[in-house]
Amino acid sequence: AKADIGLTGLAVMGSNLARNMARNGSTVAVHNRTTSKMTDFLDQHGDEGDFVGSESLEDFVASIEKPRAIIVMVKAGAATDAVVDELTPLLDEGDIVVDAGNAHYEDTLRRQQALEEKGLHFVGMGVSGGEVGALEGPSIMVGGSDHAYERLGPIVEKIAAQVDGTPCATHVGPDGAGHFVKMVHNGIEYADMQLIAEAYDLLRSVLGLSPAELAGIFREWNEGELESFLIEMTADVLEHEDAETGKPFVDVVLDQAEQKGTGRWTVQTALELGVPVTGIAEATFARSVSGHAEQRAAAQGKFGAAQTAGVEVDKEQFVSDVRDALYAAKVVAYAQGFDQIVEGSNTHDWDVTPGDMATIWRGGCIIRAKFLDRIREAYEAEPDLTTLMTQDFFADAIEQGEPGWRRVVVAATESGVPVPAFASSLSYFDALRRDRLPAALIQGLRDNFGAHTYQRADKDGTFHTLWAGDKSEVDA
Ligand code: NBP
Repeated sequence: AKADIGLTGLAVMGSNLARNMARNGSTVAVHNRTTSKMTDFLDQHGDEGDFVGSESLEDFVASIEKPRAIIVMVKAGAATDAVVDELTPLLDEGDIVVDAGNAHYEDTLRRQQALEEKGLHFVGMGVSGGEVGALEGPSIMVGGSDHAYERLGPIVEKIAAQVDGTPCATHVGPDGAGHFVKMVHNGIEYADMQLIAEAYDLLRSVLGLSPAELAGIFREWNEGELESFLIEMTADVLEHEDAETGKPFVDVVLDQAEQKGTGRWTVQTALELGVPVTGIAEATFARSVSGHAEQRAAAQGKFGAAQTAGVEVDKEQFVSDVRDALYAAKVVAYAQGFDQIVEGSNTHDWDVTPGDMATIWRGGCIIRAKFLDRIREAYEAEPDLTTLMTQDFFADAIEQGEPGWRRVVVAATESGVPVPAFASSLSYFDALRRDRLPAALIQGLRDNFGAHTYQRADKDGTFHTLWAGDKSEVDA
């Protein structure tokens, strides 16, 4: 009998995905460029399900049921192109190549077009949840044709995480849609982590609490509306002690956050689409700031830490304020991320259903949280929602959190604790609700130096003022 599906690229992610599919009843053809990895895989995991191992790509392709579905799980970039180029001459019309790596969605658009011209289907499949997720149930975002999803859907829906009986996998839309929403998911993850980090820094700096005491606070928060995988993990990390020194783990780790690039892609794409994702952008820049060791050393040498009188706060009130700020700012960051998904979908005609993303992110992925159920409900009630922030549930959360959120940003400023994400999300909220913005002045300046013209609030038309002349207004 032929294999139900093939997978090439048996590093950690590919191996775990192949095992997950086999454990869920699929016969999986497996292949790896370096053959010993394939034979090692079969030695270690061959008894977990039905596998068909092949040394050559030709035998691998021949071992899969038509129309073939072949998952490519190799290093993103040139390696993916190399594997796709080697595979395509071996395939038949209607076969499906699935890139499950972390590809940029524009690469996926390009690859999809190239394969479509050959009568083949290309799927960009975002897989979230890391190594453990790949084995035990990830969140899976599939971008590709209906034909491809009919073939692939039943398999990926089985291996995905399940929440309330619903699989955390869906057909997001055509071509690049899956990798696009996976990218935004990662961007939201950046924002979420930055907000948590700011909350930690504030509580520790202003209240002088120890990491172990802070772990307790995060555990408590995890019992309420902030309940999420990241908050739970925060408590674990804060509680952890370094075996070598006995110090809190967070105090021995170098304070320079690294990045693999998906946050940067999200921000770059948002700039191109014109979507203000201030939370994700601040989070990405904050990692960048942390890595600028020379500038940090120069500023520390010149100014030292901020000299502040310190702020007087009531401990219980402050903890509650920081919790409110975290929740409100998180609503803003998610609202912005969902705006980006809607805008990307409109631009590329993907017809993405935003509520479906909230549904499949409830399990398997890094940002899984109770909160996502509320987002799912919000889009269910109002599919064309303009912004999550004004939907009843989230509007209440923001209104209730607002006083604490403002106090926290004030306290942070007074005590010299950087809170780029807390502060910028508050500014974003204030900007949206303001009846007049100083953008009017910007328009005046642009018209003055560059005759860029402007529109008026009180009548239709496009105008220009003769700034260097008699300052009369003319139709432009
Ligand atoms: P790697 O990204 O380390 O890739 C290793 C695999 O790529 C090996 O199977 C290797 O074959 C193969 N490969 C390379 Br490199 N160049 C090749 C080429 N020219 N032709 C054929 N095969 C080639 O593996 P990973 O960490 O398992 O990640 C796989 C994908 O999943 C990546 O795109 C990653 O971004 C994505 N991802 C990773 C995570 C995670 O948590 N790690 C999460 C979500 C997504 P070899 O054995 O012959 O060298």
